[in-house]
Amino acid sequence: MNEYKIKERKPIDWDSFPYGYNLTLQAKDKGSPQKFSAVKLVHIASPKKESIPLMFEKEAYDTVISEFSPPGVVVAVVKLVPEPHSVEYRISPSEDAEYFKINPNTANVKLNLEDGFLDFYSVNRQAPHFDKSFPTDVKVSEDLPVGATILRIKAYDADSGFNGRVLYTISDGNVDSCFNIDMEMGILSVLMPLDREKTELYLLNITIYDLGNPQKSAWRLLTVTVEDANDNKPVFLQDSYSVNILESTSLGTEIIQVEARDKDLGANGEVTYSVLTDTHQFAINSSTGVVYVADQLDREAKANYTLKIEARDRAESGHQQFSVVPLKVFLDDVNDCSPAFIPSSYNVKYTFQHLCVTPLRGQ
Ligand SMILES: [Ca+2]
Ligand SMILES: [Ca+2]
Ligand SMILES: [Ca+2]
Ligand SMILES: [Ca+2]
Repeated sequence: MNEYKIKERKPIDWDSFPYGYNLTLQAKDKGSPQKFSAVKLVHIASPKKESIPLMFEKEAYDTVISEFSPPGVVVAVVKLVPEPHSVEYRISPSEDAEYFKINPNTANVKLNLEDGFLDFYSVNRQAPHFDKSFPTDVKVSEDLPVGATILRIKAYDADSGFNGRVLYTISDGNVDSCFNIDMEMGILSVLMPLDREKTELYLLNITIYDLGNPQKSAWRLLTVTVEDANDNKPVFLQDSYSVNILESTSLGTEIIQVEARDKDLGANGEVTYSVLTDTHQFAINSSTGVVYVADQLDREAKANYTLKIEARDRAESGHQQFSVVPLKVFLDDVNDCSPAFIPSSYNVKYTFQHLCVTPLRGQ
């Protein structure tokens, strides 16, 4: 047996052969007829090999398969660039790795025939079930912002694979589309603004499904009570009020009642009235809205008043809402001026209705 050494004739440009160089060898004798040996492949590893990073042709491979795809079907072929001489492909461990296998040499990714893949075809024994923490009712404030989490619903399914995978839905009762449930996580959240003044109670049917075949499911009812927030201001029944009274109207006489309504609940909807205008001639009953005369009136001194009336709810201070309307009070004349002579030293006032004479001060 002879031993031969292979030597390079000229330096090899290893940049062109980053994964090494393949030599095909064959021995032949000098007889006649000539005889040949079997072909032998010799791989000469690149001395630079360490520095060449392995890179896949794509950053990510997306593939779509039917749930009814049979085992063994090729779902993807991954490829390294440049293609190395020898490399071994493996699927790194992950939750779903068991459903697939890869040919270590050809890089074909196939649906797995063994082990976990049998789950696709195994029996869906159990229906999913809710965790015992599932509440029968939950309270949410109507001012909870869109996107806010109300609660996380938990459920389990003891089957493995798709037979045990649980999806969450609201199958009924979401009449204003105010709620959303994350299908995979079971997180119930606000999808549209809530309004207690419109709907204060929802009865949601929360249904969970597994992904088995045949599919199994379970459901529970969840009462959602919408609690009041002070999001309405008191609104007067009229844009403005006016009243005519005699200037002789006596103290304490009720002249008009204003009214404002607030759609909120409890103290948030209770209204208190007040006169904002600085006056001592008129006052208002803070709870009834009745305006009454509080001081002597004199048409000749002031013939009409414009009062600003405020209605304010009784929400906790800092969160109160209010509105204001004008109330006009016109004083009608009463013949309360005694007839008098008109010497030059008297002040004379003319009005539309009649002449009235008031004595000068100090006379
Ligand atoms: Ca199941
Ligand atoms: Ca509201
Ligand atoms: Ca209110
Ligand atoms: Ca409210």
